[in-house]
Amino acid sequence: MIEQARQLIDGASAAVSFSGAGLSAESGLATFRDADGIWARYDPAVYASVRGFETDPDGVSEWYRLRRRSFASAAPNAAHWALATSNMVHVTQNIDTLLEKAGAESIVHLHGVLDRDRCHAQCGHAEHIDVSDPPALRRCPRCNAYMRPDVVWFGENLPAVEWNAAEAAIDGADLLLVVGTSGEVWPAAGLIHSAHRRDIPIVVVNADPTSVSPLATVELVGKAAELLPAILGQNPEGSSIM
Ligand code: BJW
Ligand code: ZN
Repeated sequence: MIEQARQLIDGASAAVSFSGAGLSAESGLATFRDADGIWARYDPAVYASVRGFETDPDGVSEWYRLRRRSFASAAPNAAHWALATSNMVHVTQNIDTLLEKAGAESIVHLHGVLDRDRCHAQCGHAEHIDVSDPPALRRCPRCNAYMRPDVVWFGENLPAVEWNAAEAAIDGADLLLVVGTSGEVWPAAGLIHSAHRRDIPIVVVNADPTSVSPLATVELVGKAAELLPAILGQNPEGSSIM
């Protein structure tokens, strides 16, 4: 199976990766829907919705402050390094920016990033955040609404520029590599289905079978940090062994 995935990827000239939280699991960041995942401990209706934030802006901001601190010490793992040294466009649901830290260049963030705050009233004000020293809840200097993490919560639209870039990448792709996602969250998961409708090869790398397993041309069940260096032909430090 590894060899089959490798051949498909080697034969592609416009491959796209589509990743989720499982990509960063071996960097010590929790996934969402696994038994020990974030949503097993925290209610997404409270911590990942506009209503939750508007009900308790202090509590939600404090939760993100703690999460930001835990992200500060996270480093890319072998899967990030392997992706970064490929020439793929990377469409990711992850807010952790570990692909950037690994040196990947073409990254589309469907669900935002944790190292940026934006005005909740959408006046356009945004600020870079040092995740090792994250701020408490504060007001937008431009319009006095609350500032909030620049991430996408349930019920919110995905950023249009990123969504259009992701759709364009999938429309132009000749292979999709899906890594570490349950494929449960839409419209992001719809991109995998679009690729399937276009009849391009889909390689899925995930710790467990998921609802997108039936869409896979080749499915590799296991850890991304072990499998990606093997199928992309790189060692864990990111240098090629081919
Ligand atoms: C490993 C591994 C290892 C472990 N190696 N693998 C159509 C149908 C049904 C519902 C909807 C629909 N369209 C829209 C919806 C509603 C909703 C939705 O999808 N709900 C479903 C969950 C039921 N979607 C939305 O609300 C979206 N917005 C939207 O649709 O706007 C239009 C609209 C506007 C107004 C009204 C209504 C609609 C927005 C979705 C925002 C998602 N936000 C989050 C939080 C981000 C901020 C934060 O983190 O604080 O994004 S939720 C969370 O899920 C996060 C992730 O990016 C996202 C996806 O999760 P992911 O990455 O797949 O993680 P897991 O945990 O699910 O899976 C990890 C996998 O890795 C597992 O399979 C493991 O086995 C595997 N794994 N270790 C490899 N080492
Ligand atoms: Zn503002």
